[in-house]
Amino acid sequence: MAKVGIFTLLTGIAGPSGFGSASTAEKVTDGIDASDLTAIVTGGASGIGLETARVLALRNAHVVIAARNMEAANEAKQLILKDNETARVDALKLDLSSMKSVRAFVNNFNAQNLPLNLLINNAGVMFCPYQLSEDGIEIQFATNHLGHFLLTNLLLDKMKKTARSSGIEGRIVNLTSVAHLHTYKGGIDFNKINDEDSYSDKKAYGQSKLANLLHVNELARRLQEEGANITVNSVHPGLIMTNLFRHSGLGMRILRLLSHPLWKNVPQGAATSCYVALHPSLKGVTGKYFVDCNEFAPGKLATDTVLAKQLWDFSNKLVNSA
Ligand SMILES: NC(=O)c1ccc[n+]([C@@H]2O[C@H](COP(=O)([O-])OP(=O)(O)OC[C@H]3O[C@@H](n4cnc5c(N)ncnc54)[C@H](OP(=O)(O)O)[C@@H]3O)[C@@H](O)[C@H]2O)c1
Ligand SMILES: *C1O[C@H](CO)[C@@H](O)[C@H](O)[C@H]1NC(C)=O
Ligand SMILES: *[C@@H]1O[C@H](CO)[C@@H](O)[C@H](O)[C@H]1NC(C)=O
Ligand SMILES: *[C@@H]1O[C@H](CO)[C@@H](O)[C@H](O)[C@H]1NC(C)=O
Repeated sequence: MAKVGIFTLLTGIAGPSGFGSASTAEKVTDGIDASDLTAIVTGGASGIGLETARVLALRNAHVVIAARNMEAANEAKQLILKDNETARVDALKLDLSSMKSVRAFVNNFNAQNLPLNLLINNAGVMFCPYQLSEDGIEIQFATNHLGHFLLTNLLLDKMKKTARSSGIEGRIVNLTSVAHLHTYKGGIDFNKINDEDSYSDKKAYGQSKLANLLHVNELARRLQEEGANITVNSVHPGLIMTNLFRHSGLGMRILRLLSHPLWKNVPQGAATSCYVALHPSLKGVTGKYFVDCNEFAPGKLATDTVLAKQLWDFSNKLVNSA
């Protein structure tokens, strides 16, 4: 187990993988040829997702940018094409807070008859004021967890078929956060998922990010049991100044100033996603949590298999009742 901590983060010293907090997405994928791969990057129109999409395309993968804002998605596509006008990049509409939109996205993607090797579940919102999704579910849980839960399940058949026919390992990469340590008591507040009175924007974010970790573990277990050649891992990208912080208040801004040395830039922020998506040294590695391109031990609740199973059933019920 890698000992990645504050020290390595501050110094940028590489961990056992040979990479560390200072490594960029381009650096960790140097020399890798992804021309046989097709990838979906959710939230690929900005921030870490855009840099991830850009670097996957730079390594010659076919990249589908899944975004709710099509204008931004098309701008992202143009940005990638500017580097290489024959790069294979598409933009497709996806609003993860809406189950209807998730289903429509999967239909549209399937209609293109593309294979699918990589799914980067990157989109997310943070610290939102209390709000319900169009399906009546608290917005951070709906967007960060449930939308990706449904998306992943609907795309899994395609990924399994691709892995089988190509003989190439499929990979699912999930963006979680150290914030998974800061949740409601017990981790997931199943009985109060939509409760406005007990709502905390910070804990609801932590809860949704813990849900991401739990689901990776449960999905990894299921896929392994089936013998599918698909790995699933979670990533904490680091602290990166992106649009994600649009709902954070003054306290957070002060904290940010004080903690300045802890922050990474966007190319560094996309490094762990790209490393876990493409690096050959992670062949067969599944159900793990990565920080700064090195394996890391997640919080205790994240390894609770009973909680993971409970969340899986709970999520299935929510998705089926919508
Ligand atoms: N930045 C950090 O310090 C940090 C730390 C830990 C974890 N993370 C995680 O890293 C991931 C990427 O975040 P980021 O920092 O790159 O933030 P970002 O720039 O805000 O990117 C998030 C992306 O998700 C998209 N998105 C939000 N809601 C969506 C929805 N309902 N449907 C489809 N797309 C949606 C956003 O689109 P719009 O532009 O339309 O909103 C945006 O493109 C997130 O999962 C986040 O939790 C980030
Ligand atoms: C991660 O993947 C799981 C499926 O295993 C999904 O339930 C979860 O919501 C995903 N989260 C994110 C942000 O990728
Ligand atoms: C541009 O992208 C295409 C398709 O991925 C690839 O075949 C080609 O080698 C790339 N060109 C350069 C200069 O990287
Ligand atoms: C699984 O994927 C790996 C890596 O791409 C490949 O080497 C291996 O042969 C695949 N295994 C099967 C059973 O297809």
